[in-house]
Amino acid sequence: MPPKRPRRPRVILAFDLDCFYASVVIRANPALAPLPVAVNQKHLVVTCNYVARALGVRTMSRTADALAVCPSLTVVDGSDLSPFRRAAAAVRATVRAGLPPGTPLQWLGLDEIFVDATAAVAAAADAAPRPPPFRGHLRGSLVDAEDVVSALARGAELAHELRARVKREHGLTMRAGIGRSKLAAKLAAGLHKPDDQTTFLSADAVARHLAPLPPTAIPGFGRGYWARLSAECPELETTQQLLERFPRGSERLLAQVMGCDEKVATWALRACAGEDDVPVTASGPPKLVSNEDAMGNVTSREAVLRAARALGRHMLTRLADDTDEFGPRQPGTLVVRFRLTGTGYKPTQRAMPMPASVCSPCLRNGHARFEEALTAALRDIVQKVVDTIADALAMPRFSFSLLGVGATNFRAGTLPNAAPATPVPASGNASESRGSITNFLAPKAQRRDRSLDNAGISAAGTTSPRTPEGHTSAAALVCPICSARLPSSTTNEMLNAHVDRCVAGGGSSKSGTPSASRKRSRAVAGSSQRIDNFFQSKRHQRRSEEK
Ligand code: DCP
Ligand code: MG
Repeated sequence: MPPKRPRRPRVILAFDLDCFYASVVIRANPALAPLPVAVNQKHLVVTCNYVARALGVRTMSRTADALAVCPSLTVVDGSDLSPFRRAAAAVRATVRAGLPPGTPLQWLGLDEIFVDATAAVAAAADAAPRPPPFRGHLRGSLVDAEDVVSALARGAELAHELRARVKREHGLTMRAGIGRSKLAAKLAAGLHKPDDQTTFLSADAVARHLAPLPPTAIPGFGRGYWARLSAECPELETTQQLLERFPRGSERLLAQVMGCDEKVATWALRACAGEDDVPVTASGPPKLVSNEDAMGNVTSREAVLRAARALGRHMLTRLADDTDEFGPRQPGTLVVRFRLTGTGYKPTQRAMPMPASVCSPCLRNGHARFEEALTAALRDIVQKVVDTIADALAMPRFSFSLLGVGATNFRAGTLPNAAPATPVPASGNASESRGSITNFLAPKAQRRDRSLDNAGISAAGTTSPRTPEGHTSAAALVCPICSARLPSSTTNEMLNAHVDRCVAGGGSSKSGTPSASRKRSRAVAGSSQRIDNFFQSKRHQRRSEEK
């Protein structure tokens, strides 16, 4: 029997780009570097550079408040996420290229990356048995087991190299944390910022760091849990006190107090003690590429079409960027979401086969016929959107408060005939997906993007006849939810009330046909359920990421 290979010490690296959006903005305009700079989205400072932080500017403060604190602050619009997405993809590519093939890489949001460097470090040890001196800051004692200390030193060296490479190739700085778990690495990454790195040498060192802090300092320990725990045990303030009050063995009791699963309580107690064995799960290409625009109240058909073009173009650009990073994929399904003003929070969602033009092999960055292919695909997408919302557009008056498009149901590779992968029947009214709404907000600036008007779609590409006044004829009054024809005497309020009832699942007994609505709901339940589940799982994933 061959000798058993000794277990390799686990080495996890966590990277977080420094003031990410601000760094991307400053990289594009280096004259801003010495000045306080904030990035604004919807009147909030989503981040600011470290110069601004030193002057008292805080992220997630109102932009007006930030300007009051720091009148010399340069505020830059950050509503177009494209440059940040591209910068993040480029950084991921560089980190990936600096690691042995097959190294698990997981990213959270745009600027956080976890690497399971266990195998990479073991390979480095085989190649050069003498470990390098430690890079960066250390927490814990060097008298720990020699193989662990050596492995962490190699991990710190690797993190240092990757940070240097990203800085050299992209002009962006990031900080790193090194440890034996994701928890240790993540906490270590926050200890010295910007452009620095820290290693936790042991679980004990992590526990000592956490001891005086509230449990919410543990990534993943939600404020909801903490609120319930504090309500039951008001004397508890720190992780140390939590461990004293709930020693090992009292997981079930803690689960009852926190109102959670026993597994969560077990994880929480282990985390307080600095222990964590959550794996680095390799991230793949996104399963859904979508954009939504919470657009206030849009009442003109031209503005709706403009928004549809902007959203479609954005989606196609992201698909092309994803192809650069992950190779070609065919999206089989187009998802269109919309909400009419006054119909509650819940958007309507329809899924349909993706137009074949979106699967064109020319839709790749740098392809000679890219623009031509993009124009054709955009025309088809906008036509699908128009078809989906045609009934609403046919109302005498309408007001959209949300519009979104998404591509999903991907299949790897390029199809020779570029046909849709899996035809999906149109789905009905979707269940709510608040998370996706807030997270897929599309940039307002894009709605003003005049270049989108050149996409080749005109209002004539719609299905509803128009009166000379610009309104659709009264005869075309059809509920967009249940497809019931409504009398021409229906006022806007009556129409909204009808749509409200349909969205709530009731339909209308007077002007609509509830049984038709229910029949339709049943017929489409299968496909809509699939998408709903998908949006819900995205929401869940985002919540976990936020934690
Ligand atoms: N971001 C956002 N909305 C938030 C928080 C962040 O849009 N509520 C964006 C802006 C950030 C980016 O995500 O630049 C990364 O978030 P981080 O929390 O990592 O913050 P920064 O990278 O800006 O700063 P730090 O140097 O503290 O990591
Ligand atoms: Mg960051």
